[in-house]
Amino acid sequence: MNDGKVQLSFTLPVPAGDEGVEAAKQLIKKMGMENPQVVFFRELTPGFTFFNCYGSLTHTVDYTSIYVPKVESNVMDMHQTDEFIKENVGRKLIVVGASTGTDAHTVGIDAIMNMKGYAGHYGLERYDMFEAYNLGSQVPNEEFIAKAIELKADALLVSQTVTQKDVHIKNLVELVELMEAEGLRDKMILACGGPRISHELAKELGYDAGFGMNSYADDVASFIAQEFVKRKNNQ
Ligand code: B12
Repeated sequence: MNDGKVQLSFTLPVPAGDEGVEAAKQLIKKMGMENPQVVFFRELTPGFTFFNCYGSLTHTVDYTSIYVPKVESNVMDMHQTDEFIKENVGRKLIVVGASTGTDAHTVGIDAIMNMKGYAGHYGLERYDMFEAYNLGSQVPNEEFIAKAIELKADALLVSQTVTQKDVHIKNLVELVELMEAEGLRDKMILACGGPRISHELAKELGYDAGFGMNSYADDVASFIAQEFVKRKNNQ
């Protein structure tokens, strides 16, 4: 409808009442919206009120000028990727993955690596041409690297879910630094993923690729296979 109408919900540390409603409206105006309306409010606990509001956004963006860096590979399905590796590499590619640092979330890395996969996309363990090792969660970077060396990994996959206080940035950067110190960084494909990871962020942090929400094993499997062959042909 192009009227800019936006729905907002938030809680303010104020009692329910006319002053609280006015505070909510003033906040919405400060967010760059006109005609603020509070359509529902209820005190959650003494001194804290939840608001449901509408406002009309006055800002616009130029959609045609938007550029989002993306992983540059053709996404293939599991059979196509297996065929591609058979034809162009001739051996299984070894992939080691983990949710690293203090991060206890395993569902993301499991979605990518486990045999049964996620949302109808089989994980890397199911592929004929990947030897996949999922180390689980809370894997210290040093341990991750030691395992990668022991298994002679071609690619490393890191999952990061918790982003509070930018803990994921510190942890992801530490891994790159440790790999550089060991002289390993150029020898292995390094990718990360998680709900708040973008390809742009991953590249900034020194990774070869980054995968965010709605990414599947097909995406990263295709990337690893094509990137491995590209590097092999450039040697
Ligand atoms: C389940 C869950 C837990 C479970 C985890 C169980 C387990 N075995 O994993 C438990 C209860 C243990 C847990 C604990 C905590 N959690 Co929690 N948790 C969640 C929850 C509800 C779902 C996460 C999930 O499983 N998503 C499903 C998977 C499939 O999605 P995904 O991870 O995004 O993965 C996809 C992509 O991102 C991508 N991907 C992910 N990794 C990788 C890696 C590669 C290489 C690639 C290619 C792709 C890829 O592919 C996947 C498939 O598409 C979320 C809230 C939510 N609804 O998202 C909170 C959430 C992630 N948790 C949160 C928090 C804060 C915590 C705790 C710190 C809470 C606490 N104070 O103790 C602790 C963590 C402690 C620690 N040391 O890490 C916050 C994180 C906030 C932030 N931005 O930092 C969230 C967002 C909840 C919230 N709204 O506050 N949690």
